[in-house]
Amino acid sequence: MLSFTEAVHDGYGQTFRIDRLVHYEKTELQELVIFDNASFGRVLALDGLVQLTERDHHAYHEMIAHVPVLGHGAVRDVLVIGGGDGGVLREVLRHEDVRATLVEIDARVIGTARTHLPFVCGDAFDDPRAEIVIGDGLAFVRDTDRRFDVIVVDSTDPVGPAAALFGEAFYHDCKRCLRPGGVLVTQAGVPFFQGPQIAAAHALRAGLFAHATAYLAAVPTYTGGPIALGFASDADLAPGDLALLRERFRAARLETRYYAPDVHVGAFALPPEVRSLLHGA
Ligand code: AG3
Repeated sequence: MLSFTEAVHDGYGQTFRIDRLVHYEKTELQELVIFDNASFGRVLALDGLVQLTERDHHAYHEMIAHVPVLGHGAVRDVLVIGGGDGGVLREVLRHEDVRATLVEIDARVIGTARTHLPFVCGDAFDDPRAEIVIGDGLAFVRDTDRRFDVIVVDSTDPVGPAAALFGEAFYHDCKRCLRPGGVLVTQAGVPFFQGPQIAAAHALRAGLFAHATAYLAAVPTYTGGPIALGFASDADLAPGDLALLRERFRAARLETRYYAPDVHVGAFALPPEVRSLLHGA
């Protein structure tokens, strides 16, 4: 029996049975595996880290996309760093007035997502409002003159090259690329396993932005309890006003399975042990 074990956390791993190996490739940058599993559906893993599954990717993608876009309320331009599977891109483009730029370092992630993960990306890569840049997100935010209302960092965990996407220089450059009142959202890690990493990256964002916090989403694929998404802005947008979010949500006519305005507001309610990672004991 073929299986895939993700062993990111010390002394603990999660194992998926591989019911069908759909794709295996060593790209120039990483090992890319796609397989089918009875409980999670289709699974995408990069360098041994599970990035998404068919069963619950919607929860992650809806929360990382709609919380900043609806929380901001007047978003025109979104920058997605990473996210080569197209899931974030598709969710942000559900907002009619949004244009999005996606900067993905590995063109093969996009290529294989188009072929094997259509339930994630839909036709987002072909949307005229989408611009796809194959390149290093770090260099993009350092060099671009463009400005955005929302930046979503849809990265893998801070191992290897992705580690720089959790660093101060990168956050500094993200802030430079945001319009006044813009929002930076980041994949921060699972508090149960990755507390120190969440605390360190949050401290950097808190040093740069007037308001920095995190919110939680339950995505079973990222094992160990809810995953934290970092949320930083010079505007005071979290948790957001429920009545206003309801109005914006209705106007946006989104069909969602996890995101809802009350879930949005509630996601910023942090258990004390998570709060203390961010704001001290
Ligand atoms: N980005 C978050 C991946 C987290 C991986 N960590 C892990 N498996 N421990 C996913 C990309 C989805 N667009």
